[in-house]
Amino acid sequence: MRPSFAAGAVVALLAFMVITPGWFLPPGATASGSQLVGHLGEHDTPESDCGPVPNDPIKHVTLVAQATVWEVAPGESFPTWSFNGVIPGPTICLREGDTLIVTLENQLSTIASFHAHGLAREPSSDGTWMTASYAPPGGSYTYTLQADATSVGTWAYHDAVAELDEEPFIDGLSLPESGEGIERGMFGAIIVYGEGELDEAGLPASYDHELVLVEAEFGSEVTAGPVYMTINGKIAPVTPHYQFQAGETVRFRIINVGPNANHDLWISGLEWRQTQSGSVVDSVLFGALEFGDFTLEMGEPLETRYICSIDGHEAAGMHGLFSIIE
Ligand SMILES: [Cu+2]
Repeated sequence: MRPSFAAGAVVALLAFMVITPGWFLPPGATASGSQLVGHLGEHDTPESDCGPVPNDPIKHVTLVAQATVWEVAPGESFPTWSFNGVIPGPTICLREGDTLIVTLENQLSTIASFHAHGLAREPSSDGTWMTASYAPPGGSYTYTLQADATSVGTWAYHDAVAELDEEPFIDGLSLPESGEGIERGMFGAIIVYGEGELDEAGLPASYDHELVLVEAEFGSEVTAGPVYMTINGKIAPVTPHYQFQAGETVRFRIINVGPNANHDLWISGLEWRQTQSGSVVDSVLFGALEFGDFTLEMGEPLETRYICSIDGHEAAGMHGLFSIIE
């Protein structure tokens, strides 16, 4: 009797798993394979991709430029270059007045650099070919930058010199084509908090959740296959599944690293409020290497999607799930 009971129990369990697949997934994963992001459980304090930002006015970051096989979706991967093995690279979180010291270790067979938008620096920390501020293959380079009053906001950093086999950027000159590092995945976000934007614990003072959302395209010259339009390095169905609670206030730090295409973001049933200007829009549109802060107020419970509505981008993976729960 016992074996048949056990077999019956297994069949029942399997049937149950098929009916309710989400119950057997690790925390944060969803049935579609996407990563659940945002409001995952009750919380008394604000949550942000930065976590608590230390008071220490000198922030040290080590970035390792490296060859990485990047999986944009299960079973779909291609060789890339990355900072620290992840695309996008680690988010750099600063306070106004901070000094950022970046040590770039270059494991690539090409030169590589750290070029930041929004931060003040001397030419020797610009990360461009013209200023020779790059790390040689197998070597390293140290950059020193300042977050001043004009730095408050959302920015990107990226390589600006790496090249493999492309034509020179300017005919007749052997200047590297400065976008190739971005094309292959060497980019990340910089957040600079102004006075009063963080609470005592170093968390966002005015938001329940604060998230970085990076849009980027990988062309077929990089993937040797399809064009991928990515959100935080992934294509649907494994783009982030954003989930928030009704009544929450959420700040999205949005970056389009391009390197070439415009991208927008559109969520059926929600409006975006530009954080600094207060202007309200139905969708957010950025050209390549444009950035911004947008605030969303979570209304009634809702199951919807976010998409980039630019022709062909949704089909190339640039969309995901968006939920508001009770
Ligand atoms: Cu797009």
